[in-house]
Amino acid sequence: MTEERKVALITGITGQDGSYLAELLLSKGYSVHGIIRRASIFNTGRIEHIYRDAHETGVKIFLHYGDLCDATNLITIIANVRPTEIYNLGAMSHVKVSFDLPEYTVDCDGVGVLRMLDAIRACGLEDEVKFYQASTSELYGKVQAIPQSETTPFYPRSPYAVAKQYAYWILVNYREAYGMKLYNGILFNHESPRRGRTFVTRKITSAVAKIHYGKEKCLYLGNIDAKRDWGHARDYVEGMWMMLQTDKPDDFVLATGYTHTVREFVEKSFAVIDIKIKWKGPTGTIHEVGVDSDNEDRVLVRIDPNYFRPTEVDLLLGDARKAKKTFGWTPKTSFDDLVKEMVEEDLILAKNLII
Ligand code: NDP
Ligand code: GDR
Repeated sequence: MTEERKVALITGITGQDGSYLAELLLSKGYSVHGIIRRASIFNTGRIEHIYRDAHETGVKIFLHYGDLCDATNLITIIANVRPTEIYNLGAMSHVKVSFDLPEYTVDCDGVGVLRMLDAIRACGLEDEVKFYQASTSELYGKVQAIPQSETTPFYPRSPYAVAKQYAYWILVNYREAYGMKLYNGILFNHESPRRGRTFVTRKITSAVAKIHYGKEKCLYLGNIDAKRDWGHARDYVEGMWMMLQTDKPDDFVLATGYTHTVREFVEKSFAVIDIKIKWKGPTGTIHEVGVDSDNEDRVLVRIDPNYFRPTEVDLLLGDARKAKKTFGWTPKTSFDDLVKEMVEEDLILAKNLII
């Protein structure tokens, strides 16, 4: 009897989700291929530990230079790898930055998906390969319903979200037009100690750690009243894999079903180092500050208008009942445990002068 081929191709393997997903798939016996971009600085830090193991233990991980903006390159990689599953996680993923780079964002996050789908067809793999698209709760944008599920109308509020909406629909169209095995995972925010440090959660936890060790005095933030449904990236990559093991390609929300303000994330993070934040000044204005309640002259949080977005997503709260019912996915990590893990990991990095 021949063993089933399990070959995964991950775009965005150097990112937060890509690194957790690579670990998960390797643990399940997959050969894992990842697309990495050429950079002038070292950009494989999040997967270095896996790659090091590969040299020592023969773990099956292979990296290929590529880019979602280069169609020929994608065709060549897919033709050579002949993956059974593709996870398209590569993207210019920063919502605020997408206002500065709208054209590049749609090329990478929108047209990039079309390039991937056409590359699969060009390689004659459309009947075989299963394809996961990293869709996002940002599609819901301006609140149309609470909570948000697979049937909630989209109202994107940034060039990033508009590009991801194109990606979402081209995937649905190719699924209906060509019968391809294409899945949209509409994932709400998920974080971890590996989160990029320009996203708000990691920006907060790394600042808290640096303030604890006296390396920084104050944290500067934008809209602290935005609400997000935050889970742990490790739980969500498991959901991506579980989704692709189902037989009927479809679209699924992954979320915790709880929402919190950025303000609460700040309070919980400082609480890990035993600081209670007291908010002073006119609430929700740039004059509001967060001070140490034991020493109110010590200002720890200030508002910087540069971090506000031209259009904001005020409230995300997901309903993941369809994923639970269809493939039994539920998140395992609570909000409090997520915050604690992120602060504790950053305390170690700050102590060792790594951040
Ligand atoms: P990251 O920003 O951590 O990682 C993005 C990855 O995409 C990196 O590996 C990056 O490479 C790669 N990339 C960027 N541009 C290109 C390009 N032109 N061609 C090929 N690869 C590229 O994102 P996350 O891991 O947090 O998110 C993974 C995916 O999920 C993204 O598509 C994101 O939009 C989406 N998403 C994320 C959510 C979250 O809360 N984390 C929620 C919902 C969706 P490099 O390292 O070289 O920059
Ligand atoms: P988001 O994540 O835009 O939801 O996109 P981000 O952490 O950037 O922002 C969350 C909320 O925090 C507010 N905010 C700040 N954000 C940043 N980055 N920096 C600040 O200083 C700051 N102050 C307040 C923001 O205005 C926002 O309301 C993430 C990305 O991972 C996307 O790729 C993904 O699709 C969505 O999550 C789901």
